Parts: sequence; C-alpha cells; structure tokens
Amino acid sequence: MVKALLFDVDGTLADTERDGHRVAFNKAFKDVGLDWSWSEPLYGDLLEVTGGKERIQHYIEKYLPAFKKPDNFKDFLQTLHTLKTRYYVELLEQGKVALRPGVERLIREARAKKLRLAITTTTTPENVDALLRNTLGPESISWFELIAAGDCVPLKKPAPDVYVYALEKMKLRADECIAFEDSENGIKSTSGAGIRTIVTVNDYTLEHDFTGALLVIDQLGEPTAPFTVLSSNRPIESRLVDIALIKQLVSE
Ligand code: XBP
Ligand code: MG
Repeated sequence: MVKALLFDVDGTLADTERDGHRVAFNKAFKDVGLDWSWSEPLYGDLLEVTGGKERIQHYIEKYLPAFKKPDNFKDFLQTLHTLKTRYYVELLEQGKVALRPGVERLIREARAKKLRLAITTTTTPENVDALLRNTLGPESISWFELIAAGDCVPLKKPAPDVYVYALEKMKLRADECIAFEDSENGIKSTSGAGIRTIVTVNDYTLEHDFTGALLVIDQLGEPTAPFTVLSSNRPIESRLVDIALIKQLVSE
C-alpha cells in the first residue's frame, strides 16, 4: 500500500537548474572577482555532480587544473556557495521559477487523500523553503512532514542516503513510498534505498538511464496537457499522474 510520496526538488518540482541555480552560481563567481562563467551546455555536464559546493569543487578539479586552491579551500567553497544561495533565493522571490505541470495538482490530491508527503533533495534547505513559499504559498511548507535537504546526510545523490534518512525519520518501509525524480543520479539514489520511482525528464536529463523506473514521462500531466510516455512498466491508459495511476503502477 502506498502511504507516502517523496519528491525531489530540482528538475522535478520545478525546472530550477538552467535559469535558476546556474545563473546564481555565475553571479556569485562575478561578485568575488572570478572570471568563471558556466554556459548552459557546460552546466549540463556539471550536473553530473550533485550539491552546489561539490559541483564547484568538481569544476575546479576537472576544468581548471592550474587553479591554485586557497589554503582555506572549504571556507572558499562555503563563501561562494552562501553567495550563490542568496542569489538563487532572490530569483525565487522574484517569481522567476514556476512549478512543473501537474505538480501542484498531484500534491493537492495526495493531501486530500491523506497521503504523507516529504521532500528528498540535495539542494540547500533555504532553497526548498523559498521555492515552496513562492509557488504554493507559505503554508505549503507544513504540508511536507519532512524536508530532507542538503547536508542533512553526508553523502548526496546518487548515494541512497537522503532516501534512507527519510524512511528512517518517517518510520516507513521502502515499499510504502513512491519517489519522484528527474535524473539518473536521482533514480540511482531511490533504487539504492529500494523505493519505486516515477521519473519526469527535463532537457538536461532526457538521455539519462532510468532503468528500474515504474514510469518515465515528460511531465506529470494536466487534464488539458497530457503527459507523453517514454517508458513504462506496464501499458497505461491514463495520461496524467494521479493517485489512481500510482496505485495501478504498483499493483501486483
Ligand atoms: C540538485 C542539485 C543541487 C542544485 C544546487 O540535485 O544537484 O545541487 O543544483 O543546489 P537533485 P545547492 O535534484 O538530484 O537533488 O547549490 O543548494 O547545493
Ligand atoms: Mg533532481
């Protein structure tokens, strides 16, 4: 029986990366006098590494081998990342990022049907807070009984830690949950925790390997804008993800 829905944030609840996180990283670099600028395609490659601080470190190590790391490298990363978070939250406050189709509809239906909800993401808690506040409204933060985010676990996706953490905190078994993800790192993480997953792809993740997903679609769908199926564990007739479809996907 499905008791809870666990949502990734970036790429799943909203398309946050290209016009959100990427832009905020570039502003932070400029602020501290670095001439780094992450283009859209480069950023697609950098998404291989989850977590903003981890991503900056990966960029330096892979693309700037001559860069001399400061002695206080951890502080350097933290300072840049704090600035980046400030810029990113600013973009959200300006309403620059909207929820993806079907997200609000599904969350409202799940609440009405008393399913438990949680957020399971590698992004920073302030970012989740700002996204929910500026899309679903301030009260929506309390709709999620757990917001598992950022450094709450030592290992970020593709490690299963954030999902294992959520299961422990919510006292749920993996088979009582359905996760929503958009990326290969995401489904590796859910699979590692044994949680069945529905994937909504985006421009950055279209070519990813989603082996093991219950369903891979372009978006959750709205009555007037049905989803397109990219792969499914069984034939389905419905063209939007609702609780009835989720139950159908997990039935024996
Ligand atoms: C999302 C991420 C995040 C954001 C940046 O991955 O990788 O790192 O890009 O967030 P997922 P922070 O959707 O798989 O959780 O800069 O706050 O870390
Ligand atoms: Mg994601």
